[in-house]
Amino acid sequence: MTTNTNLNKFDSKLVMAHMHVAFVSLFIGGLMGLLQTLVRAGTFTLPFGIGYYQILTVHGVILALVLTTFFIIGFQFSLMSKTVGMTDKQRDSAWFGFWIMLFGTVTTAVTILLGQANVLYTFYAPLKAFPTFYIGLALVVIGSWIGCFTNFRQLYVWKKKNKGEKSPLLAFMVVINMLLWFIATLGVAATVILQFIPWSLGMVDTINVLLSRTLFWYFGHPLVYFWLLPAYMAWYAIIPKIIGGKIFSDSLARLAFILFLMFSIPVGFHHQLTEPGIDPLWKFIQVVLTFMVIIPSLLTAFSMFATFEITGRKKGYTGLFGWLKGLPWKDVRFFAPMVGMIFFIPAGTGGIINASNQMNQVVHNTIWVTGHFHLTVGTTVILTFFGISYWLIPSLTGRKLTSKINTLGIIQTIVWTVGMTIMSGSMHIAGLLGAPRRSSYSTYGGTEQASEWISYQIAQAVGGSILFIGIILMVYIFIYMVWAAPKGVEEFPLAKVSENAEPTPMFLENWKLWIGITIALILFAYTIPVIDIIQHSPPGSPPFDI
Ligand code: HAS
Ligand code: CU
Repeated sequence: MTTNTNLNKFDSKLVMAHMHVAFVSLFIGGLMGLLQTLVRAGTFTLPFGIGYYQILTVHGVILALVLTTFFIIGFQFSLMSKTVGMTDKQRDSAWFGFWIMLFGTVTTAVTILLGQANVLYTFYAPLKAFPTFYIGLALVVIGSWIGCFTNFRQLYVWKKKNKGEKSPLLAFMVVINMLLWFIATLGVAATVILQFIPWSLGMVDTINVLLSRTLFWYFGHPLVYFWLLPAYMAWYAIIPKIIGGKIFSDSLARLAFILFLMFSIPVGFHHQLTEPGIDPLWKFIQVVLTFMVIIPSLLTAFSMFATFEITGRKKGYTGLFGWLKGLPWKDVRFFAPMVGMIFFIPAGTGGIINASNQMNQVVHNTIWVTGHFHLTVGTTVILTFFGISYWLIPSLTGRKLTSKINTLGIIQTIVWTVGMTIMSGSMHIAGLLGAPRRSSYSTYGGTEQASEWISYQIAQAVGGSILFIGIILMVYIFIYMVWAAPKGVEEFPLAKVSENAEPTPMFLENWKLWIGITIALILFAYTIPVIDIIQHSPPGSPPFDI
């Protein structure tokens, strides 16, 4: 046991293993992103017969699925270990989950790199990949389930030891996120194991396309909240400490997380609004539920503003917005996530536009949607993850965040802001002009409409190149914090709840109630449409190889 780290050295090693995979993924995925924007701008041809859709698949899978999952599970283990502890047995099972996920990742990655899975991260049927693509993904999911059950067990053991006490806020949040993940991944596991694997192995000739997409989006939407909630954990329970304040309300934070659990899942149809074969009534119902899941984000915005204002005023800043000056803008542990929060205002607004049926008809399948998710996951979430890394990595490696790295981190955040504003901004505009997403460079026979898109595609390449500089900076910072920073103790900043807050009511921890409502909502939103899809789908599709 070393004394200069916050977690014991065994837990630190476990978390760091996840972080290494995350940052290697950041580099590979980011490089692919750069290449894509260059190809799409018409300025670059890929060498060695590498295909556009091949690198697009690497980009999506490695960033949206691998980086996120490894970072999140690692980060959540650090929170659990810090708040409720980890036994040797639990750590062993965590490692077991890690190795299964890593094995699955490598299997899938090799398949894509060999050009056998140009199906993008959504792997829409009837595009078909080589079976190892799906088998690898299934292993990642199974490995992550081991992580889920390890976290559940950690809280359970703590609760048994601390009878009658409410669970620590961060442990509660982790368990909610893992419950959400477990319930959501049942859908993707079902389509991969029951539909894609037999079909890609040639055991069956056709696949029910609509069913596979429905099961995918049953998972695909809660997936985005699985990415967002760890960022919210940091906003609610870490950032107040960094800015010298307190958590505004423990109850409100828990309520927001419970609402995410209940409303994240029965909303997948908002990705399928233009898809034929789903009754409009059920699309309408799921859109209403989508609007419900906006509420916990609005609660979060309210709560963050409250924390910032109260802290600023306590420090003596007055006036309507004077408290803004009281925030530690020069501390990258605050600055990076704060920029993420500010970006979430336009990002969330874009999401509300997407969810509105009529407007979805305009933006669906255009590069507007790509712009939307580069703001949400590619800015809000990732900048918060970077913000977490600045204290988490040194606190695990027993080193200090130096002022030089702090400054470099601020520069990194600014580079990201500039690059993403240019790239995502031009994606949004080009999307409104009708530019498609998921497509390689084309002049579409020189049509007038397509010629309008070119300048925005060049702007995307400029933004993409700036972002790649941001990635190189971040990878450098990571390497420095792991191996080169001076030894020392870095704070693991856990905030306390404001003494003015009311005590948290115990019913917020009534797991049976919340899980029960979640399941009821899922059954309500999905049972009839899924039966309908199974009974009335057109004949299944044979594979389409690209
Ligand atoms: Fe989305 C498509 C709707 C949030 C990610 N989304 C996607 C895709 C991804 C994605 C990856 O309804 C593409 C999938 C694909 O490949 O096809 N999205 C929404 C809605 C929300 C939303 C309603 N999305 C996210 C988040 C993501 C994410 C979060 C990742 C992390 N999205 C859609 C729809 C589509 C879609 C449709 C399908 C489009 C199509 O046709 O294909 C909501 O959750 C958003 C709510 C958020 C807010 C913002 C609250 C603001 C806060 C910040 C406060 C700021 C502070 C700082 C305190 C209402 C919390 C202030 C300081 C100052 C100084 C000012
Ligand atoms: Cu969604």
